[in-house]
Amino acid sequence: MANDQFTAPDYFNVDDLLTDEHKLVRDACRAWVKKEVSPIIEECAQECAFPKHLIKGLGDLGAFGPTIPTKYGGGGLDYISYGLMMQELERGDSGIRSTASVQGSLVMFPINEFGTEEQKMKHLPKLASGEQIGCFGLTEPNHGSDPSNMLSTIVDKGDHFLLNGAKMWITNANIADIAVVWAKDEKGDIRGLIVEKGMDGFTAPEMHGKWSLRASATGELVFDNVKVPKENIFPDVKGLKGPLSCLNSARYGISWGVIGAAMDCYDSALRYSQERIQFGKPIASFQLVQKKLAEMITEITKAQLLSWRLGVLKNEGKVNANQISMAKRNNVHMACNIAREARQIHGAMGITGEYSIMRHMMNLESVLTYEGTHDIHLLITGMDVTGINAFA
Ligand code: TGC
Ligand code: FAD
Repeated sequence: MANDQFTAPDYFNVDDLLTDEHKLVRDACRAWVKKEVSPIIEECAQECAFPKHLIKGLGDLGAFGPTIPTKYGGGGLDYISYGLMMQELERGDSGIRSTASVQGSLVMFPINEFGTEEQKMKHLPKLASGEQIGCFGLTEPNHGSDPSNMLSTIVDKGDHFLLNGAKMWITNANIADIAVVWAKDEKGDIRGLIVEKGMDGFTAPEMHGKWSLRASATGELVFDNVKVPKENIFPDVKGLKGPLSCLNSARYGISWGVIGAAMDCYDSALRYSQERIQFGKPIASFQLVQKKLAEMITEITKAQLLSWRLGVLKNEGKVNANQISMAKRNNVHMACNIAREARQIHGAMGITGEYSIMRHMMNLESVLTYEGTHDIHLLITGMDVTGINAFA
């Protein structure tokens, strides 16, 4: 939104739970979004164009791999700083947060966690600065929620692996220099490898026709007998826990990110309701509008506390994947509801690009689905509390 008047709500003084460093990181990111993202993002979304020129700024801001060690170019920050950055980026647009989530949690995280020293030195500094962009290929045309049934394969050919298969719905695919790809080996084990742009047989066509995340780049990854050098494989990680542990990091960031989108919708709705006069009064004076606003700020506050506590547990190394699933599911659902309620408060203006509401609302439909759908996360919680697997 060109005229960005955002003021962040903080009903429970969550700021008091943050360190000076957290606040510095958050404020720098907030100022960058106001200056660089807000003035252009609506037009990008309307035109379905990813603002590629923002990549360098994201790198300079430290939004790529903020928790990666500084010796590899990362920020060496804690997980609450990471969460706050995702919150501020998604306040601007979920697509901008997506670019940073994928780069940090789904590309830099596995290279840092599972990669060789050579892989780390080769890729992490360039990914941190934005000189290189990465993407993460897990989902396939016929396997989304059930990645364990993936069809992509690698075959050991002595000095290289032969990679075949296709990935779909891949954020950053068509702008990426490298792709972290998950495929099954001859034994049926899921393995991760780094595929580089320009390798023969590797193409990454852009996907078109989205009504959601229109300012984000989404594409396919197609592998037709791609020769991937042996040194590009993650040597020691096998099985679904490899990609799923990357998802833990990204889902954690999303739990924070969507609070930003919700805050933007709430803040805009509050301001609009105080300015818009109907029946001779600001619409904020009607009980039904107040109910919407009161419920919005209550839900935002609950989500803030949930993510902050999750961040503390993550910093202490005590978090588990089930807790992350609960926070991702709750907070995305909360943000979707708030976007819809805020849209109503804006009346007809709410469907226009004058306000960020409709863009957030449409973006959040993707966020509800990617990184594990709303129902998949419910089943994860269900399995955790009952001990019974209801997936299959
Ligand atoms: P299951 O048998 O339960 O587990 C297989 C192995 O994985 C381990 N595991 C985990 N490890 C780490 N973290 C987690 N969260 C884990 N969940 C499971 C598990 O312990 C087991 O290990 P082992 O050693 O025994 O083999 O697997 P399943 O096949 O029954 O599937 C379980 C299910 C449904 C929970 C899982 O597959 C799932 O989460 N599905 C959703 C798929 C998903 O989230 N895809 C996301 C693609 S990436 C994306 O969307 C990026 S969008 C980014 C953006 O633009 O911002
Ligand atoms: P399906 O798995 O086909 O699910 C369809 C419906 O069935 C859902 O409602 C689901 O909850 C339900 N369902 C499925 N199984 C069960 C079950 N056992 N019980 C009950 N209900 C069930 N993937 C990547 O790998 N990398 C990316 O960078 C990436 N970026 C994305 C960007 C965008 C914009 C989008 C929209 C998606 C992206 N994805 C990415 C893919 C995303 O992770 C998948 O869309 C998601 O995991 C769901 O898979 P699916 O779309 O195939 O839906």
